Amino acid sequence: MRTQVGIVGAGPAGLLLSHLLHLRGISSVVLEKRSRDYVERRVRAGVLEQGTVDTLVEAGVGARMLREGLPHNGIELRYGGQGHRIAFEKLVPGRSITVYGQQEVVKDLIAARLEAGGDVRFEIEDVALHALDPEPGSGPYLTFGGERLDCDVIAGCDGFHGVSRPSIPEGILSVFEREYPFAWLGILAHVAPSSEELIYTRTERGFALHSMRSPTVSRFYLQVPPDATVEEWPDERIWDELKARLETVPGFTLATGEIFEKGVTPMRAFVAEPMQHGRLYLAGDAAHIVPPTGAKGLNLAVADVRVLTEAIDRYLTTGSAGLLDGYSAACLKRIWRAQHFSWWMTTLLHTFDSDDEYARRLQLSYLDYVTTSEAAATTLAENYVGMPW
Ligand code: RFL
Ligand code: PHB
Repeated sequence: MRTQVGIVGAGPAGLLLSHLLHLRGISSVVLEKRSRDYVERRVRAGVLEQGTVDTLVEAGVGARMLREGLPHNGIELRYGGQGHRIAFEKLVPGRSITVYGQQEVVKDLIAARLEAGGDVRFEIEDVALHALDPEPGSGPYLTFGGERLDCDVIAGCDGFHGVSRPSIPEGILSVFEREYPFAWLGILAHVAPSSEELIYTRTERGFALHSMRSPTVSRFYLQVPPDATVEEWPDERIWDELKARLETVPGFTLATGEIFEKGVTPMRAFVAEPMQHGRLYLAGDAAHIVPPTGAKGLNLAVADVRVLTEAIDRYLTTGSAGLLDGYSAACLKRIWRAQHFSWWMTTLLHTFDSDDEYARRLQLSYLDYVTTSEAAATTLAENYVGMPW
């Protein structure tokens, strides 16, 4: 078999890449380890930057997102017994975010690929990458289930635990990483959001986040110890802790409801450089991850794929590999900006066991600064809604 672009992984990165390439007349095959049902149900991100929304709309896959997504013009920072709104409409006029579940983006992309006759194969468990650094005139190839798929380029979009990054020979990648000494317990519940805005709250008990998915479904996260398990967190304990961390301003009551999804996410940051080797290009979580406090992971995957689409198109239509050669460098500036922003938001809002009273006061001082200085609030706002492409 032959295709122009072999794509490993049908997450947001792989599916969007396949679709954007299709719009430019470039063929691809997407190979996904899990079932369609599994990837469509996997609950993850919820915040789409303005540029991500625009990209999906321009690609013709934004209709349901525009109907069902929840546009937001601000977020609330809550600490010290008060809530403070970071007002995007004032600080970054014309830019906002949309709350729309990642699995809904994935469903929309899969539907669009299949409707256009796209080749997306699920439950392919034994993908292997070969000849990544091919002789001139030949290409790399993928094998799976006894078949061989020859390609011009391979896109490794298989997430943090995929096979693509480990297929790069040792000694080529530099890895930068940080593990945080806590995790997030995330839940979905059948209950109307108790707040108009997302609430990021810092308390002495730890961080909590109130997000939402629809007028009847709310999403919450709690900072928990790094080794926490869902078994240790029965529903009642979760609601008690959310109340303790969120009912910290006068007049705010948290509505509760049936919890129908629970998961623990480790908090870590990771970047592998360069994001390419030979004719293999890594995109999204396969190359880098951020702690979710800045809501950047999915948005970075979209940014990578935009750059990669342009570079592959140039290579396949003109034979010039200039853009492909510069792919990693072109992506890494945005990635490191998001790394810094995610580290900053995480540091500002979580409690660290190692913190002494001095560190705690610095944290509170910075929170006071962000919520009273327009310059500092603008820094948060412009990063949150997403830096320009
Ligand atoms: P994905 O989504 O992990 O998709 C990779 C796909 O590759 C498949 N795969 C393989 N396929 C074939 N062969 C193999 N050997 C394979 N190994 C793996 C996997 O099954 C999967 O289908 O990576 P992608 O496409 O790069 O997308 C990245 C995003 O998923 C991720 O960055 C975000 O979810 C991060 N994130 C958030 N990002 C945001 O922009 N805004 C947010 O609000 C936000 N919140 C979050 C988040 C991530 C979270 N968790 C659970 C990690 C909140 C949470 C709790
Ligand atoms: C979510 O709604 O899942 C969400 C929102 C904001 C974040 C992370 C996750 O920073």
